[in-house]
This record gives sequence, C-alpha cells and structure tokens, in this order.
Amino acid sequence: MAEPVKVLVTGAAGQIGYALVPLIARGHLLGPDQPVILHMLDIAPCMDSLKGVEMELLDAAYPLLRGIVATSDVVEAATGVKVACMVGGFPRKAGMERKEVMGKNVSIYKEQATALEKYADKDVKVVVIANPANTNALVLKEYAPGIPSKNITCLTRLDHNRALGQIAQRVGVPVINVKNVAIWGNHSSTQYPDVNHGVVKTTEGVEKSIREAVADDEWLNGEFIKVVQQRGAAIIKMRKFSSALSAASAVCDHVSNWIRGTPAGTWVSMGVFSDGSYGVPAGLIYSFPVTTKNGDWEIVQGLPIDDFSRAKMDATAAELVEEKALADSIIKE
Ligand code: NAX
Repeated sequence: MAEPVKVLVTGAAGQIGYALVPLIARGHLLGPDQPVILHMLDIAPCMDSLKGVEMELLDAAYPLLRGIVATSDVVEAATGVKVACMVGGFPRKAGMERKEVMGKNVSIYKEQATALEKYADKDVKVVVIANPANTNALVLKEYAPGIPSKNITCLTRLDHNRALGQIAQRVGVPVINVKNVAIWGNHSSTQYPDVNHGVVKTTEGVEKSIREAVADDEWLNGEFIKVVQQRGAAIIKMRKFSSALSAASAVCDHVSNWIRGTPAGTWVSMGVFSDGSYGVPAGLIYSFPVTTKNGDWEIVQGLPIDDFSRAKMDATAAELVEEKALADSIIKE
C-alpha cells in the first residue's frame, strides 16, 4: 500500500469539519487505497472539542487512518501536508460590516498561507471552503506566492451538486443521469448556475439536453437559478445550521476529481484563477467548468455563451472585483 498522505483540515472542530474528517478517513478524498494522516487545526478555545473529534476518529477504527495531529499550532498543522482543506474562518455576525469580517479573514489567511508556503509539501493542493471562499483563496495566494496558482482553488462544487440535484428531481431521474451543469463566478448569491450545455440521460436511456428534458425554460431561467443561488439560506432556515454534510461531501468530490481526474465527457465546477477565458477578468478566483487529469485542471473552452448568460457571468465577476478591491485595501493598510 502507498505511503500515507498528510491532509490538513482547518476549522476541524466546526460543523463541516465534523462531517468531513470521517469521509477523509474512509478514503472519499484520496481513494480507497490511499492511507492518510489527518492534520486538524482549530483555535485554542476549541481544543477540547477538537480532542473529542480525535477520540471519535480513534474509536471509529478507520483502516486507512494512520495518524492524527489535533492542534492549534498553525506550523504543526501545515507541516508536510499535500492537501489543505481550508474550512476555518471568521463568520459574519449580525451587525458586522463586510469590511470587518474580511479584515478578520485576511489575518487568518495571512497566517495560514505563510505557514503553508513554508512548511507544506511543495506541491500542496489547496481548496478554500470558508467564506468569502473565492476572495479568501486570493488572499491565500497573496501571502503564499510560492504556491503555484494552479494549486489554489475554492469550493463551488456544492453549488454544482445542488444544480445537478435540482435537475434530477425535476426530470425524475437519479442524479447520476445528469451532467455538465456549470457554476460561473462567486460562491455567493450572484453565482450563475448554467444548464445550457448540460445533458440528462432519461429513464429510457436516451441522452437529451437539460433544456429538452426539463421542457420549461421559464423555470430554468427563473426559479431554478434562484433555488441554487439561495440553497444555503434555505438549509439554514430548515436546519437552523448551515450546510455541513453536503459541503463536506462536495469537498471530497472536488479534491477527488482534481487528483484522480474527471470521467471522459464530463466536467465539474471549481473556483480557479481566471486566465481571461470567457472574458472573465484575469487574476480573479472565479468558478468555471473544468476538466481534470493527473492532478491538473483545465477550463472547458469554447462553450457558446448567450446574452442571458453573459449578463449573469458579468454580474458575478463584478461582485468578485469589488471583493478583491476590499481585500486589497485591507492588505495594503
Ligand atoms: P463552524 O463555525 O461550525 O466552524 C468553523 C470552525 O473554524 C470553528 O471550529 C472555528 O473555531 C474555526 N476557526 C475559526 N478561526 C480559525 C482559525 N484562525 N484557524 C483555525 N480554525 C478556525 O462553520 P462551518 O459550518 O463548519 O463552516 C465553515 C465555513 O464554510 C464558513 O466560512 C462557511 O461560510 C463556509 N461554507 C462554505 C461553503 C462553500 O460551498 N464554499 C458551503 C458551506 C459553508 O457555508
């Protein structure tokens, strides 16, 4: 069997952390033949809770789990990791200004990026989950210039999976029969879930475009988009807590596809550095449809973009430009 790989989860004592670490220990992140050593980071006041998670991981006797580091020391957490799942962050609380929250996250990401650059594996692959995920990923790159841009991503796979789920439910097929939706832009309510290039395999085994299978453009251009954009808020309303199970599962899908590839003819959505494709300003972390192979991603090129999509893709880019400007102003202060 392969040598164990060290995987970092920050914010590991939180909700997503609690749902994510067992999936990693079961092989859902790196595969069923890849032993792992879990590095779990959280802040000092959460150490009892983190130790409790460590105890439960031991009690679960996962065959692939070869070691656990549970710590509030960023350097210890970052040392030697090949994959970093950045879940920890400062949540926006009632009455807080956006700039204040961003300021707290900039200092968190500065410290963690600096440690990753210095102590992580040179080819560490990073996925930022903590909000504002796209901009936190940009901040991370700012303070870890030595980590290749291609290795720094943010999570929009949950939005992608939510879109697949909505289409599957509407058409009445298992979710595996739906593919190639795309999430463009920010992991926020301005994101654009795009079905124009997606495919559904009907229960009779016939492949149709999503538009043909759904046969309701009004729903696809209206309610569907809103439901996906606001799904996080809808979950909070019902559960009283934000999405955790689905977010953890999406992290595993993101990393697993990134490292092990996407099946032929299928793409997924990832927040990655824009190279200017589709007229998206270069240098933003923007969600694109991507294919992956041998640990590398490529933006899917050549998709036709109509005026409706263009306007939505530009609106979410504009929000990211604004967020970036805010983060830049904090970084310069
Ligand atoms: P929780 O508040 O349950 O957990 C966050 C954890 O981070 C806490 O244990 C906290 O102590 C820890 N933390 C805070 N500062 C830290 C630091 N400096 N170093 C290490 N740990 C630190 O939140 P949870 O529900 O787990 O959500 C985590 C993040 O994911 C939030 O920012 C949330 O907004 C974001 N989400 C992103 C999603 C995405 O698709 N990109 C979807 C789900 C989720 O909303």
